[in-house]
Amino acid sequence: ADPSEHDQEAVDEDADTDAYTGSGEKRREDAALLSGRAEYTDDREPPGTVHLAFVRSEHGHADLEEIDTSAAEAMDDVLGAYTWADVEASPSPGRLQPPGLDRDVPAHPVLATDRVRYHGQPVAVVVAEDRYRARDAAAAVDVEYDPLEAVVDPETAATDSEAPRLFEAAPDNIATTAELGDRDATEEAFAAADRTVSIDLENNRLISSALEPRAAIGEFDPDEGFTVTVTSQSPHGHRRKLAHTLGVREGEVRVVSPRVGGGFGHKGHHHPGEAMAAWCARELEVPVKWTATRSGNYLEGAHGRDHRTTAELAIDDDGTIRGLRAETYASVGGYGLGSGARMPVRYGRLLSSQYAIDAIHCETRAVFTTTAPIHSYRGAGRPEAIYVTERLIDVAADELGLDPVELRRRNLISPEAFPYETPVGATYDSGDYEPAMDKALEAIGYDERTDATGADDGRLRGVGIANYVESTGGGFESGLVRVLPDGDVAVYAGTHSHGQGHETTYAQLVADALERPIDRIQVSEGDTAAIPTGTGTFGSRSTIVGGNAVVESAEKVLAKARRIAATELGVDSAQIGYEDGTFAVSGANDSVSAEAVSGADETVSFEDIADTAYGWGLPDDLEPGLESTTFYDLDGAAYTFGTHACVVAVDPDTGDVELERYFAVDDCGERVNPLIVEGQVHGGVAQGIGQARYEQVAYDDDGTLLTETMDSYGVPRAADLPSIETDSTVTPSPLNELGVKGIGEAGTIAAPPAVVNAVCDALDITHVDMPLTEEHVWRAISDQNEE
Ligand code: MCN
Repeated sequence: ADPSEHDQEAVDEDADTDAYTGSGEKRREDAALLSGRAEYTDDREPPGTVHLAFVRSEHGHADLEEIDTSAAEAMDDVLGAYTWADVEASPSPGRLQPPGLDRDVPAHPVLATDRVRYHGQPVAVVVAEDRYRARDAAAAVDVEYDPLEAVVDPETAATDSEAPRLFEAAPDNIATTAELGDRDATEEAFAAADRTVSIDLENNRLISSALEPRAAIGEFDPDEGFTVTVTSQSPHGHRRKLAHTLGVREGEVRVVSPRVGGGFGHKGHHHPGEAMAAWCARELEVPVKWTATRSGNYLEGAHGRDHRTTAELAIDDDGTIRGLRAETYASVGGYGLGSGARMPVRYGRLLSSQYAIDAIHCETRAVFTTTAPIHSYRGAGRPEAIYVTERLIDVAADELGLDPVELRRRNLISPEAFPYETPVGATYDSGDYEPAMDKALEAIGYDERTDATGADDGRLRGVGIANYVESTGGGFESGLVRVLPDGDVAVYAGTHSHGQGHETTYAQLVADALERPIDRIQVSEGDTAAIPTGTGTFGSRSTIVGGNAVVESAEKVLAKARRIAATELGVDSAQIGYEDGTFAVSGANDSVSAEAVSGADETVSFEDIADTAYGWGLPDDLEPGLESTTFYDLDGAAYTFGTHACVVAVDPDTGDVELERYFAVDDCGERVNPLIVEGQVHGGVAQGIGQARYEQVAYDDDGTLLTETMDSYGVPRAADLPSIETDSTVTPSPLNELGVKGIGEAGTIAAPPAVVNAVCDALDITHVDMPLTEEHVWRAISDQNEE
């Protein structure tokens, strides 16, 4: 299929109007992605490219006694081998950006200085003619370690006085703390409530398993500086971080990010690999490529989640929730990477979920452990919070003998209450929770469900419900719309799609704003030399801030085009109407009917105006050109919401869990492309089910990563997943002109509590920690039988 061909059939099928926005336009990028034509970082090979391999720490915590690179350097085709001593002697500071913690600890060095703080930390690099020789040579580097005691559990690291300490400046291993809500008011709420329930839970540690591991190519030109081609979710963010680590100005770094094969958060921040590729390129004066192996990616992270939480709910006998409190230890790993180390602050903000709770208090300690750095993994704090609240509600329902749906219903924030301010500092822009919940319940047949013992195949049935909210948007984004002299439109955005389909959705938005055929719109992202400074793709923000930025730019472009048309037609611009690519003299207002356009004898086409904009005959007060840039900033956040419901069947003899139904109802305001929204929900739910059922980064007590490959880290496969059914409600966000909210993380937020609630319902237990492997479930059943 020709990707530029506009699929009118798909549009007509889903849309009430002939607008592109709101239609299920098929993804124009897919032909290239699916046919293998698309080019990723590792596909690029500038002439003379050589390859970099890391020597990684074999220990979780150890002093570095000696590093001997001589054998590696003596090998054929090896160009160089470097350690921290070389970086220290160079003009580069060689440290990633400081993570902004309470404690004054040194930022992550690109190569270990005198101590390693996690298994797999880069200790040295070797550069050779090809990647195989580089890896062989890396294996020949001799490193002498003096092992130290490790600590991998964040609660132990913070509370056990015997636990090894990672940094002098953090005697209790606490990197930073965050307190949200009102402690006294919450204590009062607990004292006044009829009952209290509590739960201890672990939010399992995860790793992004993007199809494409991280990769970078560093190039250096003494006149032009660095060009770094990198797998990035945030090219401008990477430019800033690379400039910091390399010790140069931002203007000396160009970041290019071609196609990116998934990110899920871990390509949004800075790692030693891209910095060392650039550093070695300057050192050796040749392009240097680094492509992580799957194990390298798993060892170095960034990982996600890894919380230990004690949470309590104060409830009255009639089901009124009076208060919630949570105390959490959140691992940041061996150093804490950028904003990832401050993630706990965001975590507590969503603890109110969809409920009107008068008092909430949350205290979070972010803790150093001898493990890979933790940063954002799809959801980044929001899944952790919603999991706490949605689990607590099921425990409370059990305590009260009340249906968990009924308990939820009694506490939902009412649609009249928006904007709604929670006690933990979130202001929800809009919401109408009950219709979405009812849709999910009806779809899954909640009222007619059989109880846990009703099945005749010997398996136990359970139903789980999870409501959620998701904060989306935030920060500014750039969007440039440039009309070319022939009327084609080039759109540039500071976000960077790595699977989300921005090429299609931005084209839909701009095509509508300019009333142009979608195949005349091209969308580009990912090159800091071509694109105005932007922020990037994470936090389900691109549609809100990037989408509004490109639309606002298109509107500014159209306003200028109208002025040019007015001059050409010899009238005031207020008298110019515009429809479907034609400017025409209309009455005194600026809307023009179809008849007026076809009947008018004074019209000028969009193409003619584009030509004039770059040619002669422009009025003196208009500068040539037809383009506009917008830096769009959202005031607050838009809160997506929904209800996910699932039905499980558990085999009591083996602990096997089958997800028989999974139904997701999501509300992300106006949908630019319902087909893409559905795909985003499918992907998110698959990952949420992955966390609930299979995924667990595991470390040995000595800090050795046990899940170094996909053999031992359980990413869900297609056959492990149910058919995911979806529906939606539409509650526009009043905060932005398009009325949109983000959808990219909804599934990862809602699925874990929905699945765990269902399994607990089936087993008639109050809690079992994720992942719900056969072993975990079987043990939960055995424990229950012993009681
Ligand atoms: N969309 C829409 N209407 C809306 C909201 C979104 O049509 N109301 C469309 C958008 O136009 C866009 C897509 O849905 O094409 C996702 O938009 P949005 O929710 O704004 O999220 P972002 O584009 O900012 O993507 C980030 C989000 C995050 S944070 C992670 S992590 C994630 C995700 O998206 N990682 C992904 N989805 C992923 N999908 C793939 N394939 N791979 C990843 O790594």
